Amino acid sequence: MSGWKGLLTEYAEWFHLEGVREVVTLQEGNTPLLFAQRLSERVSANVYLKFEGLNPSGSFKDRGMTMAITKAKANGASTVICGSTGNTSAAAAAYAAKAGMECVVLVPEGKIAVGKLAQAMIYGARVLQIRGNFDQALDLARELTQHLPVTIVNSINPDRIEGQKTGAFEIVDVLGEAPDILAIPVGNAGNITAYWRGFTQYHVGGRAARLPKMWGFQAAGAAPIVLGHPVANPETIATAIRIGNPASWVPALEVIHESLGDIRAVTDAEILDAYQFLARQESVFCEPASAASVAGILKFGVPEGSTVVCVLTGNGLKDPDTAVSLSGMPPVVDASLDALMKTLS
Ligand code: AN7
Repeated sequence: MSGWKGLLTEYAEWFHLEGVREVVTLQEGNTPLLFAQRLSERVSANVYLKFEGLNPSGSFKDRGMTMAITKAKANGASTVICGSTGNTSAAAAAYAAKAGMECVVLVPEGKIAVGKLAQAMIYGARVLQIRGNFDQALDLARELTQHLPVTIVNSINPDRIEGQKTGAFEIVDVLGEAPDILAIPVGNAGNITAYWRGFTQYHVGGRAARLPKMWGFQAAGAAPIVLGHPVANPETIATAIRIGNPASWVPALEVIHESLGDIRAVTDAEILDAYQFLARQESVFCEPASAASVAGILKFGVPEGSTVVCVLTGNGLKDPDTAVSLSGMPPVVDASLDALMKTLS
């Protein structure tokens, strides 16, 4: 039997894996690239959705985590730590469990989607809620590495970006070429940096003749890169990208410069519109932060006839509260044919 073996094996030639004897994998990657029929019609272009919500822990973070945990284990680490808006903690907890390592996660109190909290807990991480926001949680995680024998697995760990570059490889492997535009949500700006590295390496290696323009989208209430200064109290319904001081700020500026791209803001209302549109018109249930990429192309438009890939970074099931509160709880009806007929007609 031979199936998909996970990123580090499938793309081994693109990594430096010297000294690694054991790969820690949950067979992440190889996610669908769906052609979005109705979205394409709406923007008069060919739009594809890279649905990263179908990774093992339900987000793109698994791409970086297979590498970060594999390297941490090879280096003899026994405990990893991260600050997180939720998805990093879910992925870190999952891969640490697979590796037989301890995992400590710091999350902002009350500001992570319930599915992500549930994941970190059930995978067995030590979860602490910080009375503060993500930026403070990340600062504290970094500081703790100075005082405790723990390895940080946020995207300031270069192994994370390395693993995440494979998202770009998969897109080119399916399309046979890089798209004209890659639209992607931006929080800490690690993923936009990783995708650019992937496209660039494939281009230099002769796998893609061209390079895409990189279009990043931040939530308007948490848009430090757009504003040009840190945001002390970021606020957005898209809690995954509720980040006021991105760790990969400088690399992200380089990406938009080199790719002739841009980073712009979309409002929560625009994010929720795109989130609902994706579910109802494309049958893809992603989380609100992920919909920022689609909100961005709907808001700003794309060149007619161009090929666009929107990265949908996480699964909608992670944040059931947002889905339910947007739709409202369903009505309750008596268990009789009569009552049903009255309600439905
Ligand atoms: C669904 O989990 O930062 O710009 O701690 O979960 O690479 O930070 C999550 C980020 C986009 C932004 N979409 O990616 C965390 C965390 C989803 C996310 C982003 C995140 P980056």
